[in-house]
Amino acid sequence: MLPPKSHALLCLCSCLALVHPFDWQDLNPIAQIKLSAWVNKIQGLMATASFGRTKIPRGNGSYAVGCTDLMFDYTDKGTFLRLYYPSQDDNRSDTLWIPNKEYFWGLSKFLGTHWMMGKILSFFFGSMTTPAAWNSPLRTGEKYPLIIFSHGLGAFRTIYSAVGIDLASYGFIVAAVEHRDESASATYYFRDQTAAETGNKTWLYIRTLKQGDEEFPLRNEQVRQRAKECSQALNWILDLDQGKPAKNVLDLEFGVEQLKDTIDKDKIAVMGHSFGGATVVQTLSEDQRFRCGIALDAWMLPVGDEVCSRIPQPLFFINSERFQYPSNIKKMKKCYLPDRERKMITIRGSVHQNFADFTFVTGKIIGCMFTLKGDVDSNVAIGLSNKASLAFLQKHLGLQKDFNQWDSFIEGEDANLIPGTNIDTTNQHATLQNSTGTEK
Ligand SMILES: *[C@@H]1O[C@H](CO)[C@@H](O)[C@H](O)[C@H]1NC(C)=O
Ligand SMILES: *[C@@H]1O[C@H](CO)[C@@H](O)[C@H](O)[C@H]1NC(C)=O
Ligand SMILES: *[C@@H]1O[C@H](CO)[C@@H](O)[C@H](O)[C@H]1NC(C)=O
Ligand SMILES: CC(=O)N[C@H]1CO[C@H](CO)[C@@H](O)[C@@H]1O
Repeated sequence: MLPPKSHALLCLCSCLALVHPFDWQDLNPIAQIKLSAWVNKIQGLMATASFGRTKIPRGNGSYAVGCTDLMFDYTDKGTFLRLYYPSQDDNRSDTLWIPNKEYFWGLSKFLGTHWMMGKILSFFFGSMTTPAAWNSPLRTGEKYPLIIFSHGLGAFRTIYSAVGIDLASYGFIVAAVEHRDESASATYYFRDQTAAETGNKTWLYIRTLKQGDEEFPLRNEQVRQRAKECSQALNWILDLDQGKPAKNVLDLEFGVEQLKDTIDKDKIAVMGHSFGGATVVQTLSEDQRFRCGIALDAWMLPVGDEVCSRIPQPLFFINSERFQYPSNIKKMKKCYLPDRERKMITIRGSVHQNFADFTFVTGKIIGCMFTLKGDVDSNVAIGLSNKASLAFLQKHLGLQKDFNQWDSFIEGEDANLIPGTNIDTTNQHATLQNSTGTEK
């Protein structure tokens, strides 16, 4: 039974559900509830027990996990990323999950809601943490494989911590970039050194498509910029690995010189969710330093038709059951060429948001109602996705670990997995019809 006050909670959470890049327009009216009603119910919301109990999971591996933010150089041409890494100790405070109120304002813009929604979101989630030790010293004595991670449309660098922390707990350094292509709900940079020293941030919010805008040209331009940003993030990290002096513009307690001699340079992969999945495909085609890629529920529209044929590296598609549709799967299949390693699995009962942290921060009923959660338990889904990823990474980066215990997941062998896809792509006519319906 839901207490009466949960009504407001449902409405609040509906707006999180709207983060789904393809559903939110349908749900928009729910979010347009009168603001006065919101304000009156905030007190009640605070008392609602289902809040606060849900949590982003700790990593399952044996390494303690640290987290820091790195920003290099000024202007929007620089690099901004959140780094998850094996750390020396975990007796520090946890990492703030969404560290600036402007991200919530950006989310509210992405959702097409009043800016007040951003304030309300900030009120509820602004002090939430994720289980990684903030600025903890990097664990020394070992070289780590590196993963560059690319976020989805309307997302930003911090909301894939369930993936980043888990992989770091198994001995990876994970760099989640924040893209400056106007696909992040919000991001910021500093214009110059003075701005950085005075903390004068310049915020860049998501660009929403106008009526009549053609989608492909914009998205294609964005995905190309995203791939460049992944490569540039890699350049910075490899420079630090070589011991080149660099200044973290954010001036945090974590000394970047700790990264010297810590990266296993032959073992670099790219990973991403949704628009970030398209970014994986684009990045692999442009930068051979990435030895393999993992695309989580990739949204393939942004990728040009010719790109798939230019990817020699192994590529793994991990899909949700509900998000995929024929034209998207067909585009993935374009990457399947003779002598190229391609794998695809689908997580049964999962939704698009099962790969992002939002799936963990709402209660079960609310999460299901607004497609932040699927029928499958969110912990089980992320566990399968992460373990399949680890097995794939071990195989194609040549790691000497025990991740091959999950090799069967790569083939889709589990009660909660489907080998390949649940989508039928054989009927071409139906495909075209249905895909337009799904995308918009
Ligand atoms: C964390 O623990 C280590 C030893 O395990 C200790 O040296 C260090 O001072 C501790 N740090 C904090 C912030 O408590
Ligand atoms: C921050 O930077 C902008 C643009 O350069 C400038 O207009 C503004 O005055 C600065 N604000 C402060 C407090 O320095
Ligand atoms: C950790 O392991 C438990 C039990 O196997 C699983 O339920 C959970 O999803 C795992 N967490 C992650 C982040 O993989
Ligand atoms: C799965 C699905 O939605 N299939 C539909 C695709 O479009 C054809 C024709 O419009 C429908 O008949 C199918 O039911």
